[in-house]
Amino acid sequence: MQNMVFVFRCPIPSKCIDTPGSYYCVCDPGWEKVSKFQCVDINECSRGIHGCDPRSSCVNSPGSWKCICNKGWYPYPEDARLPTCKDINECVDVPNSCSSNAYCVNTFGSYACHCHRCYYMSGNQCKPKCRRESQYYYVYVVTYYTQYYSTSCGFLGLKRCRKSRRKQTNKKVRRERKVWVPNYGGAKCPCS
Ligand SMILES: [Ca+2]
Repeated sequence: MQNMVFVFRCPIPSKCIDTPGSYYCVCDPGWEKVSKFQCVDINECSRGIHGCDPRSSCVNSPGSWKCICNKGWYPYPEDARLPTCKDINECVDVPNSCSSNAYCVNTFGSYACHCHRCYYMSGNQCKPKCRRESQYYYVYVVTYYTQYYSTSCGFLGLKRCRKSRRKQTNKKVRRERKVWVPNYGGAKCPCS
């Protein structure tokens, strides 16, 4: 009697399990059977069975998945497929994370830059509150019998720094005025 050869096929990727008089196919891990002839990738990310650290993103791949730590976090262990994500201390580990005239404060998942005293944040740069003396302005206030000379420095009248002095006068002044005039005299204006 002629030997009969039967050729059976299992889908890729799967294993063929022989049984008396028959066989069945078992899809490889990470795949699932949708028909006798087809194994399809399981998307662990969309099914929520990935087990990723909450500070990471799940990335599906054929037959598997991995977790990528979000920005501001680093994977531990470094080469783990499903790492724990730990905070990056940008103030220590990242050079020049803040611009000059600023100091760095580490936070979970991020960091913050704060300007030193007498500087203010403009964009992501710390600029001096009093940049040039020519930008200072006097506030000239005249009240009854008393003259106040106030200096306010800053930009276009922003009262970021101030210094004032008053002078008694014998002259009777009838009006109260507040006048902004350019600081042609170049008075120093301390930051407060
Ligand atoms: Ca951080």
